[in-house]
Amino acid sequence: MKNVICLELNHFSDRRGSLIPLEYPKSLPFDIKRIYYIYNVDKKEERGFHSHRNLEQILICLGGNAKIRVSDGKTKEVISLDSPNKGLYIGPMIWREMFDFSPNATLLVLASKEYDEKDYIKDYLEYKQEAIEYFNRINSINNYTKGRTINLKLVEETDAEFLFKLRINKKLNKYLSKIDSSVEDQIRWIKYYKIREFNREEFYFKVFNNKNKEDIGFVRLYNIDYNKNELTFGSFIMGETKTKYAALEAMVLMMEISFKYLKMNKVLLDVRKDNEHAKKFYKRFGFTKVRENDLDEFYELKKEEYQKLFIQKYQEYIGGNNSNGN
Ligand code: T46
Repeated sequence: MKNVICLELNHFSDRRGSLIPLEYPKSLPFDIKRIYYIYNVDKKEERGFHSHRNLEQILICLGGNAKIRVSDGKTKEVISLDSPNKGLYIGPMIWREMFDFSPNATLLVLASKEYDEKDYIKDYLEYKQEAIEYFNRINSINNYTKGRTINLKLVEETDAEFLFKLRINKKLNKYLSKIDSSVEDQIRWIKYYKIREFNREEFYFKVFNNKNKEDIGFVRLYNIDYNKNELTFGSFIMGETKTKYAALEAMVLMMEISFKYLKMNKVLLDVRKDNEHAKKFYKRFGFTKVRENDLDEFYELKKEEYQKLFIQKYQEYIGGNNSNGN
């Protein structure tokens, strides 16, 4: 379910017992503004029955256990919090109900914002209407993910193995930063990435062949600045399964998402100075070099320039099902 993630909190355990540190940004996706805890709850009591419009929270049952029923207005899920190393991240626009508290249960809640009565939606019908609009708006990104021979799909934890395989391939990762050391670390990285995705801070896509469904590679939009209306394109990696125009198609789709879905005015990218192949590709695509330092060259593409290029030469790389007219 979007906006809900079960987190496995890293613990340090030895013969003396266990310790879990929670620290932003190392192991927490937001800076804590408020902490509260719920305890002394009778087994028959149920709490919550509301959603928040903007608040993000992490629920941890420090002692005992409790169950949390979450809903996005369409589907429901029950999560059992029965260990202090389990955290439940609940983002905006999720209906929550807490129930089945054990006698000694203490539910700790870390919140991203101060208490604000106006952020609550307590009427379920009102919630449902707002939630459907909210999630439809988020899901409309799927109108921009179909190319001619490839499609894009937002990364999921199940992609960790393929991501790991590509990122440790010496031939392919020459110009990318080194990654964490195991598939498990990648799963963890993706979990925290999903929270950034829910908050529209970053979008990481898997590229796959839309005929035989074979996985091809990955591509990412990050540093999304909604004040300046600019973002950075990068983490571009493609394996041997790529189709003839996979890179170009993925590039066009990423620009469609940047300029049409996210309504950016500028896309930035940086490339290693000795990566001649990539520099040539980005220049031919329409990017202009704006500056350089000892290691990298920095490029940008403005919306107006892209719009012209799209009409002149890129429309044909978009798949038939895309409904991304401006
Ligand atoms: C949530 C779930 C998981 C405050 O004055 N400040 C606070 O920070 C909070 C959280 C509550 N209150 C007052 C408001 C109510 O008069 O405490 C009273 C009990 O709160 P409420 O009925 O909202 O409690 P729950 O258990 O139904 O819900 C709480 C949180 O309010 C909510 O944000 O997500 O826990």
